Amino acid sequence: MKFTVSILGAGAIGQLLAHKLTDASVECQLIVSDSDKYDSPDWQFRDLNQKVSSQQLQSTAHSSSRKDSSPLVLVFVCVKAPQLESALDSIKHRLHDQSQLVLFQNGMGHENVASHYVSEQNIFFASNTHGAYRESSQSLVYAGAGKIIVGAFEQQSTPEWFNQLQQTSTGLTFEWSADIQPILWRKLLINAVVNPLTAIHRCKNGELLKEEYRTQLLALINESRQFAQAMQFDFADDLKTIILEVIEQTADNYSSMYQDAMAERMTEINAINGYLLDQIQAKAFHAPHHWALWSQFHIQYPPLKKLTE
Ligand code: KPL
Repeated sequence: MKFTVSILGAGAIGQLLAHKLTDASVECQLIVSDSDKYDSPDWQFRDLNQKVSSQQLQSTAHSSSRKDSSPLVLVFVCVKAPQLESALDSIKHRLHDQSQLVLFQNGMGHENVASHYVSEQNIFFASNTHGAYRESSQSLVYAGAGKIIVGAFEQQSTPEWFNQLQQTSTGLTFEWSADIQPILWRKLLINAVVNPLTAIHRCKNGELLKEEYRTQLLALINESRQFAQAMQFDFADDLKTIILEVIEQTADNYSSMYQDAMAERMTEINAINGYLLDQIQAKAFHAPHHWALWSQFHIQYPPLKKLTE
């Protein structure tokens, strides 16, 4: 690649990208928040075959980035939805007319925040289905292979960086979509079921298939499928198979919401289930199981006052 990929946020997906891009000799740099402790030069990685390795990743803290005015060309924004605004704020002096942002957050509606920092034609969306979790701040477990589908709302041809990335052997499978909206919706409908349920029941994704959780799981999937049909998404009829497949493929993963809830960080519940329920309400759609899930989640995890990554 001709330019450096800046990865904003060293959560599970940020680290997964940094490891894989570094392995493939793509120049990349993690921009990490100051609150996190990244004091070792070594970053551990456990691959899909349980093989543990460690390597040095290039990283810089938000505070150093604030002093650095070198322009950022391509930023993979991997912070969670609640931190999107503050993370973009920390690099805004390094963004310019040509800077391109690729948003990896779960949920939808993030263009409303990102468009304050770059123009709309420089905003891209990435829908990721790789499963990964951190065992500690610099120790990552890659727990399930998926793919990363990228696209933009503004009609345009694939950007040069994407073509280059696709031709590089990163092992991550990048695909381009000319119509990203339904892809984002499909991911949102997966996350709206899997993520809160795993946080509520404190379990790995695969454990949702157990008898004790199955009734609730299937009722939510059924309601999501009916909503997707009402929205006329072309994947609607297959939604049950799609969600069950993701659960199986990422059976050994802890969902991102489970990880955030356990670490008492703000979760993406608003960007995922909040967004979904807004749309459900706007369409006057009947979804008692999703409303019950929202309440159940908030009883167990009342909104946090303190903002932590
Ligand atoms: O996207 C995920 C997440 O955890 O946020 C899945 C695909 C459910 C993997 O855990």
